Amino acid sequence: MNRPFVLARALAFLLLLAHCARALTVVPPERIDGLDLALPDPGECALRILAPTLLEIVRINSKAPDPDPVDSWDFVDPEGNLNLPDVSQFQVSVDGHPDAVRGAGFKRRPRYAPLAVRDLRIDNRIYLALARPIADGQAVTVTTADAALWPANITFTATADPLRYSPAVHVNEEGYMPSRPKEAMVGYYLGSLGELNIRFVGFTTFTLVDAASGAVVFHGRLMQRPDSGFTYLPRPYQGVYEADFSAFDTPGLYRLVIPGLGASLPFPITDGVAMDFARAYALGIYHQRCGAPNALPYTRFTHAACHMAAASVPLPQADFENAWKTIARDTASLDPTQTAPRLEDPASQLYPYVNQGPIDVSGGHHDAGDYSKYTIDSAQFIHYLVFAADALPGAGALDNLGIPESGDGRSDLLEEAKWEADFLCKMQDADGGFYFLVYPRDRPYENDVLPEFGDSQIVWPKNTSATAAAVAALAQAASSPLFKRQFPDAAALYLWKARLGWSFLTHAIAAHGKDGAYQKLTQYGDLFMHNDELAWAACEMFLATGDPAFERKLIEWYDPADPATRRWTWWRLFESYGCACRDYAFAVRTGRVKASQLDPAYLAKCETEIEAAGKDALAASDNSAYGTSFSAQAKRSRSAGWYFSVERAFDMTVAYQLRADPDYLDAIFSNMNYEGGSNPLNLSYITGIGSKRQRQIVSQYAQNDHRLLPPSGIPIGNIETGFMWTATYGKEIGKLSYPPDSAKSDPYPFYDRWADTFNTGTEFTIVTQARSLATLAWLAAQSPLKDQPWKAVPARIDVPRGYVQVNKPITLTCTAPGLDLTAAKIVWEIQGLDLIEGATCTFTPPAPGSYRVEAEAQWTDGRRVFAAATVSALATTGSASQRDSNGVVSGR
Ligand SMILES: [Ca+2]
Ligand SMILES: [Ca+2]
Ligand SMILES: [Zn+2]
Repeated sequence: MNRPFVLARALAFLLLLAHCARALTVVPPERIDGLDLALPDPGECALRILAPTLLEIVRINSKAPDPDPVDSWDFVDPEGNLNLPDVSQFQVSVDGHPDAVRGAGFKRRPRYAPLAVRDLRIDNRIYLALARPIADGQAVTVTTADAALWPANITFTATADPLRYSPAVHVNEEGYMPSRPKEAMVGYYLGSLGELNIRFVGFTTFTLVDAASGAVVFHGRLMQRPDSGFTYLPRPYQGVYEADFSAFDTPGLYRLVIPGLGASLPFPITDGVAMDFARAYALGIYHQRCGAPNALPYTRFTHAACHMAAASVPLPQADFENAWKTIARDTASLDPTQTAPRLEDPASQLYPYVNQGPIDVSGGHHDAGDYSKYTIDSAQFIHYLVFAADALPGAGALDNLGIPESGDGRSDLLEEAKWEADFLCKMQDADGGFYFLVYPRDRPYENDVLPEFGDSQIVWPKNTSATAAAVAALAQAASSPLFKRQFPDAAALYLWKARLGWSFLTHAIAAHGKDGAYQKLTQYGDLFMHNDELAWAACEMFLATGDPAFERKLIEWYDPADPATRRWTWWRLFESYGCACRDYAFAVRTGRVKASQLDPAYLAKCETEIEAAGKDALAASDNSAYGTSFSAQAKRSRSAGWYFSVERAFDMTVAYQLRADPDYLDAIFSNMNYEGGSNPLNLSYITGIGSKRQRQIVSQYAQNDHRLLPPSGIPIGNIETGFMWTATYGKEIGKLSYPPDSAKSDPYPFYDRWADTFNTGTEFTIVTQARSLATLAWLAAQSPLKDQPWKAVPARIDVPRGYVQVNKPITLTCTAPGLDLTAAKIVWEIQGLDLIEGATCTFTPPAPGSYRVEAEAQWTDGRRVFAAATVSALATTGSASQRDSNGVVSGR
């Protein structure tokens, strides 16, 4: 898609209205929608022909801090009532003939609200329903005499190009695989006008067209796909339709066209899609690495090795007063079965620190947006990657995900797991117990530093849930046949450490009783107390040693059929119980034990629970108009947090290995499509992918580095309840939504809720990443690209010969030896200035000085190369120079 024109029209004079903060500029609607990396500016507005009888007028505005109102289009009164100007205020003409406006609607939602500095941009949309339809090729103008809408000198114009981009057509922009299900969705939310009613306006067919020529290559019928499960009225997403083009399998670049609505974003049909997603996730996990640099050529989001200093044991208490206040803060438990004394200070620890000197706990991965490392999540991370490598056909053989260890002949998934497990080993105290986490010494979050300038850290006290999880994960890795073959020494060390940890647990239970042995630190691992972690540890110790005594403990401690082992009695396979269930069920398949060693009745229970979990996720996907596995329970309770579609598909991936039901595959792809753009916003929920890119994510790295975009490959929560309180905006942005998220009936619908803002309810963890990568690696391993060799190679930005001068445009190009970049999508970032997508980067230095320019090229199979250069612009004359990423200055 061509980069939209930035300025379609400029005002000849400034503000007409006292309350109107900025001049209005009419721009293409694609720019306001954020395509091609754009961030719309306040004052930009656009007209779109949404459907033959439906127009959309968009305006970006802003708002000063409370109690000031929005700076324009202040149509919602303090009681939440909508007061739109009368329809008679809008004059619409089609090819010069007036068309009557029969109705008008409105929706409003904050669009961008960065955390660091107030820069609030609000998306406002007015809908006009017309009496007579606009035919293809006709031109529409909209004017008004009401200066509160827009100044009289502004005329909106648009032409009904049958191939215009339609925001109502939703595709996975990364594409579809030739031999796999291919589904796109159609639907649109019109605010106070309700849903776009496609059937009412007569659209029941779709076509697939070649993106370059527009030639029709496939016809199909739209099938209604109403959502079910939301309990408020009117029911949302009843007017969503599905376009199934699974039968078309010719590779190429296409757009999906709905006659009258327009066309989707272009998308490829290619074998590379699963690998594209898998490599993005692998890159995101690489970005979480601690104790090592992030460096070219593997990423442009570089930083030096971080958190290399040894962590302290917080003793004596007097030297760590702040730390102990933080440690003690969440240790109270409401669980009556927890009988251990509350951990409040060094004296109340059931398991005092043995080692007291500084401890090397470098390595592992930052847990989430923060730089800390949580033992419970470390263990889960290892579980999912090792399980994937062992139990999901082909996943363990992948050696081409683009991480530094790709191409070394060993499993990339296991190498990522090992990076974490080697760290986890360091978290073991001399008594065999594992520290709860690694944390900054004096505050919860290192929110104002890059990782290499991170805080001094401490290890928190041990408890039995962290220890049991670590035992389980290390025993699981140690008993993986592939891991043992590729890393025999590490496998032996892990098993030895797991045994030591098990012995710690045995002594703890003997000394304090099972319930009395667990001390809560925080909510991590607190669900089901330590019972789920203990069950998982018993399971893995059994599978690693074959000793039936461990199996007896597992069966004593965990009944997969007991609803009390499910979160809230319905969420199956949650956390460590899930790990235990899964690994027991797959123990023979993964080559750990012989079938004769397993208890057939218990095995059947595990398999039944796995199948039931898969069916839950399948039903949720089927009940979603957009195919995402958002649960009925979440719909009923009207809450969404930490929701990631591909992550939720994992239980179907596992169930599919037991019973290859094609419905599972279909729903796995639906979830993947949702995350890749087939959602009401046409937004990719993975950074570094898609035409629309979120800039603000919950990431300390992203908040502190100099780049406009966050590191690539990071998942962002796909569905959110609403806005979170932030120090920059308080609750202000949450109140701006119209309709409100909290409305009892007809709230702002869930799949449409989004803003480019810092929202902790959308924060990923390494567990999210690992669960998602497991599914994606399996799909990639089933594709023809499973053996495609790939290891990142250095790329280079070339600056043209001659002088670089202020106010004179220069054009940069990117090259990578042996690679054809013409087929790649290249995103250029000029530090602090701009984002550009295209084969070349033309920019005009606004002032003398050095400009860091970075290029990130992505092929449709997810291979990426990165390059960086510094361009020096001179005030008058002089020689430009280019400094490459190694700091070598080369005159030009
Ligand atoms: Ca490898
Ligand atoms: Ca637990
Ligand atoms: Zn670090």
